[in-house]
Amino acid sequence: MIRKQQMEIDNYEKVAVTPRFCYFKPKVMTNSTMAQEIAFSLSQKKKFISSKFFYDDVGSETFEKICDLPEYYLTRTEFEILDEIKSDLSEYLADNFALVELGSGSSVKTRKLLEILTCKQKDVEYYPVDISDILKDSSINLHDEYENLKITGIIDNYETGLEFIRTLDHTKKLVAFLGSSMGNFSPKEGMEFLEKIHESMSVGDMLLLGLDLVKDVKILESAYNDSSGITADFNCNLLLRLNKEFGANFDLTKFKHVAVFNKKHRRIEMYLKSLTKQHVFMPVIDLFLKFKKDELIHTEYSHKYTTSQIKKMTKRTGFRLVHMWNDKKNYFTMALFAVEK
Ligand code: AVI
Repeated sequence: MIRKQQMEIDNYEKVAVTPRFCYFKPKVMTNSTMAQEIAFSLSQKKKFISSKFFYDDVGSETFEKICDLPEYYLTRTEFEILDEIKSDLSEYLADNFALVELGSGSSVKTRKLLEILTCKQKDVEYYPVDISDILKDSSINLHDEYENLKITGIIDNYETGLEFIRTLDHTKKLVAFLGSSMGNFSPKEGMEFLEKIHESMSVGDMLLLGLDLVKDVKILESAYNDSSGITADFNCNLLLRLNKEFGANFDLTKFKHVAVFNKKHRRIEMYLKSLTKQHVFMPVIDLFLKFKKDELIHTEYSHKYTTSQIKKMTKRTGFRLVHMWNDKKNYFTMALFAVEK
């Protein structure tokens, strides 16, 4: 039986689930911030919805299904690389390291890193950071699997996670940012985010970054246009979410999922396309929207990288690139960085 003991720390509620697992969650729900952001982004000439709003409970579950799709090679390939490099990686992790994971999701790939750390260390501290409540279930699973694991979760955005990282000055940290989640930032935002990660780390800490590489357009586009329509559901769930949370009347039969590779910017661009001229009203935020036929709502960028681009990018952020490992097909890369004096 799980014992729950609650404690208040500033704006966060701390929930102690067991002596080895607790998590922090903001006390104030951020629905009004979301309302403001949506009102702004859908009132622009080029309408957009931030991809961070994909991850309500339904969206998070749908994303887990995407990760298992035959066309979505990213998760599978990253997992294979992690499995391959376990012994290489463990040489770089000779001291005691705490593991911080930005965007931990279902924590499936985390197991590969924990296998290394729990083997070498008597106790391992794990700090998963995820915007979704999925963190609770995935942490409990890990907690039950690894007896020497102590978990402190942060259910919030990456920025808050980084604030937590700053306070952990007792052990060296391995920060993992996997799944090519950095690709969802623009290159400029990605650089700024890497700089922020760098600022919140100390000398001796390491960063493990998983990034998707540029490849054949057909492979890229089918990863985001899967034959079973799961990615389309993931995209359309944004509109369902607005119907549920803001009383909007989006008719899902009048919007279509679109995902195309933009060669110039090396990114998959995802949109929701209005199939007719139509009006939508969102009473909760008093927003009236007009759509032309074929008008697009931009919902996500997923940038793909080249090796030289990664090298250049990281030099500018202050990290030293220690090693890069690719899979045999060069679909995906895992890059290990060090923080130096
Ligand atoms: C989370 N992120 C790295 C995924 C991606 O591939 O950009 C999100 C996703 N969007 C559609 N399919 C998966």
